[in-house]
Order: sequence, then structure tokens, then C-alpha cells
Amino acid sequence: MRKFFITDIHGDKEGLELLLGHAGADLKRDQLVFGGDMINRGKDSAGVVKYIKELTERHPGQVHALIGNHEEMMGDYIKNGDRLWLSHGGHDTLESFARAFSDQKERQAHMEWAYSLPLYYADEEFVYTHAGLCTVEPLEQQSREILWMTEYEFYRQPREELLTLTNGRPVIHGHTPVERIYFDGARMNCDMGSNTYAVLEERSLGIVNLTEMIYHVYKQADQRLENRRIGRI
Ligand SMILES: [Mn+2]
Repeated sequence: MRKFFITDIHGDKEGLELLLGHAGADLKRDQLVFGGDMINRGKDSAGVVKYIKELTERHPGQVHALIGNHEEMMGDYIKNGDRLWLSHGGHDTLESFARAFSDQKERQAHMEWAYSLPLYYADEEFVYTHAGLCTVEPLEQQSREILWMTEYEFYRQPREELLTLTNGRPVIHGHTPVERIYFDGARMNCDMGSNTYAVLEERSLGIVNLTEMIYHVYKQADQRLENRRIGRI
């Protein structure tokens, strides 16, 4: 059994499918965790949600999906009318959902599924979450603020405290776009800036193979695939 992680897809369904095929994940055996931010900015937010929801239903023990701050914003909009989401790609995402689901019930069910996902997932080796963890709150009682934690805030906390919180398990996450994926023994940021990163040529989507400590990158600007080893620091 190998373990895969992919995060911050931001509406790039093409890239997601390409990378899953390229990484050779066998979901009858392998584990795949989605780190949140499935939606906004890219052109097929609804398609990504539908695809991931189906995968979790088809492989319930193998595939796990987490909420990101973009799904949180969507939930705040749907539940409370909070308009913040609309200025972060929500308008386009609403249109994407309207196009993908003519049936309103089905549309709502997919949105509700996405914004009701858990804050973290843990197995015996790793803890997975969207942006980071707060070392002064127990793992089961993390505040929803962790969905917005920048890499700077997360990495500023002492790593020993973090590893105490997680029982020695490193945290696999996304949220802050980076050009390369590094592992410092306690944290690994896997957001490669799909449809987000300021430099267009560097925007990409990565799927991480945690078992072999390699990752596969899809460069969206020139549709190139690269295989890389995870850096150690
Ligand atoms: Mn993101």
C-alpha cells in the first residue's frame, strides 16, 4: 500500500486526472488524501468536487477528502450569506456548479458535501490537514482558524510541540503555494499553486507519493509533467 496526497487543486480537473494516472495510484490498495481547496479560480470547480466525491464513495477506506478555506468560504456563503467567497472565485464556482448540475438537489448535495468535510485526517504515520495545526489545541479540538494558517504561522511554532501534538507524526498540508516540496521531518507543504501562484509559468499541481518520497508535477502553462524527489531540510 502506497500513500498519496494532493491538495489545492483549485478547479483543475484535467491536471488532477492526468496526475492520478501518471502517479499510477491503485485505489483498491493505495491510500489517497485530498487536502482541500478543490474549488475556485480554475475552470472546472464542480467537476473536481464531483470527481473527488465519487472517488471517496467508490473507495471509502482508501480515499479521504478534507475541507480547505475555499470550501469553508463557500459554506459561509451558502449557510450565512457571507459574501467573502464571491470575491475569491465564488461567482465562477457558482456558475460551474449550475452548468454541471441541472438538478438543484444534486447541486446542493455536492456543495454541502464539500463544505462539511473534516478538518484533518490521521493514519498511523501522518496527520493530514489543509493549512496547518495549532500546537496549543488538542488535535480533536482544533479551531476552524487553522484553515487560514499561513506557512509562516505554521512553521513558526516549535516543531517539538507540533510532534507532541501529533504523537510524532509529521503533518502533510497545503494552502501556501511553493515551487518545490520539502520535508523538514515535521511538516510538508504540498501546494504548488494551481491557478494561484503569482508567476504564471510556475503554477502547477503536484501529487505526492509519501511512501517513496517522490512527487509528480503538472505544469499548467506548458502542460508538462515532471517527476521529482522530495527535498529534505
Ligand atoms: Mn489554496
